[in-house]
Amino acid sequence: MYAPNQDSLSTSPPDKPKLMQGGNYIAEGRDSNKSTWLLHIESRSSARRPGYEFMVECEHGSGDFGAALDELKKDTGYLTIISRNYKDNRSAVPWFPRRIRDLDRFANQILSYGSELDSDHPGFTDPEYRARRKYFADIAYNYKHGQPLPRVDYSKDETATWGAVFRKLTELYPTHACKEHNHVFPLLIENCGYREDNIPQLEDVSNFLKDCTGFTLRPVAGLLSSRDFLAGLAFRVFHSTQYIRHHSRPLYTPEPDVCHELLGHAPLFADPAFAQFSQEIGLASLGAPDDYIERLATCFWFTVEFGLCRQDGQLKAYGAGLLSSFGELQYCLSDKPELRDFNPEVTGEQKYPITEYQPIYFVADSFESAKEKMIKFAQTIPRDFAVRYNPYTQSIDLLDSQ
Ligand code: HBI
Ligand code: NLE
Ligand code: FE
Repeated sequence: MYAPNQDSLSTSPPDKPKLMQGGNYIAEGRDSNKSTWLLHIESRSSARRPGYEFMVECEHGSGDFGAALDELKKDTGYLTIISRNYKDNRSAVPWFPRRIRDLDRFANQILSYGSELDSDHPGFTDPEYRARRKYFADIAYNYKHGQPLPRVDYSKDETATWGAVFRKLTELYPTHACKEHNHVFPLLIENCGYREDNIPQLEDVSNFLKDCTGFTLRPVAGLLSSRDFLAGLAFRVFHSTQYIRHHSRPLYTPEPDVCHELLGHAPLFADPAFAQFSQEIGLASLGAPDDYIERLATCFWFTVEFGLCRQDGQLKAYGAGLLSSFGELQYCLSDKPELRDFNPEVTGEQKYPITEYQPIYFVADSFESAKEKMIKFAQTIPRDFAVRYNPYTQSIDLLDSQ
């Protein structure tokens, strides 16, 4: 497998060796800072045919890389290109993170910066709110893997917004939330400062989750692409916003905020079966073609975000978007929405609105059965390698599936 990474990073450390310097393959660029750098090379015996395969990771600037690849193709039994620019090269596999620190690359690829609000956002004309959004976006933008998650002082107003959301939701949880959520919630109160008058710190929640299932949180400045967002899950990393919704609309907001992440998502990531289910979606997404990313994101939406499940003959909510919205949590268990059984092939095709209550929900029997269905679905994704997460090295092992 040949794995050039065609991302040109903004800084090229000058001490990296040049790939095949002066050789036949890479035309050296005029600007030496912009030629091609070998980042990593490994070899192993091939499971596909007698001989060896090489995994080569490099970063390329100018120079005729395409010609180099064409020449390599002639001399190799098989060649797979993994590239950020996969849209320009039909045979390339979309780049995906292999090591947990590769997730640092997502920070500057956010689709919308967390501080740029649309004109219909309730905080659009509130300069104080906008300044806070910029503050939180910058924290996330500068965050690097391995650093402690920055602790923030929330203002009195922000804490009051959290308090309103917390008070109303905790009234509904005993009757509306799934048993896993109700099991974990008291532990978060005990260990992570979940209280009406306190917004918990991402760092404390992340450490708690790490002890439960190995899930960790990392701050994110805004919306990530589905591909990047799902890739984090393969490493049991969940990208969390840290800002809070505008005080004028506490009971429903279409965008994720700290209430959504900490009241909706965090409790479920403490559950082992749910953590596995979430990671399966993440692993399935690595290197998948765009149309499959779309289906996986839709499955994520109808499970992790808006899933319902049946427990002891009763319908309960486990989706974070439900567990963080007082309005939708009541609505989803009423007789208004339509209910269907969760099945990735069908669920993955369903269209959905993102700024209003869902007209359709999908119901899962259990996290275990949802996970088994996701694994079966993942096997239908066209990919000529399989992936496995190695928790010792926090990296993705690629396995030949030929
Ligand atoms: N990005 N930061 C962030 N938070 C999300 O919840 C999120 C995202 N990108 C895409 C996304 N959610 C989903 O709707 C799916 O596309 C995975
Ligand atoms: N609608 C949810 C809420 O109000 O908390 C947020 C959903 C984020 C996808
Ligand atoms: Fe969410």
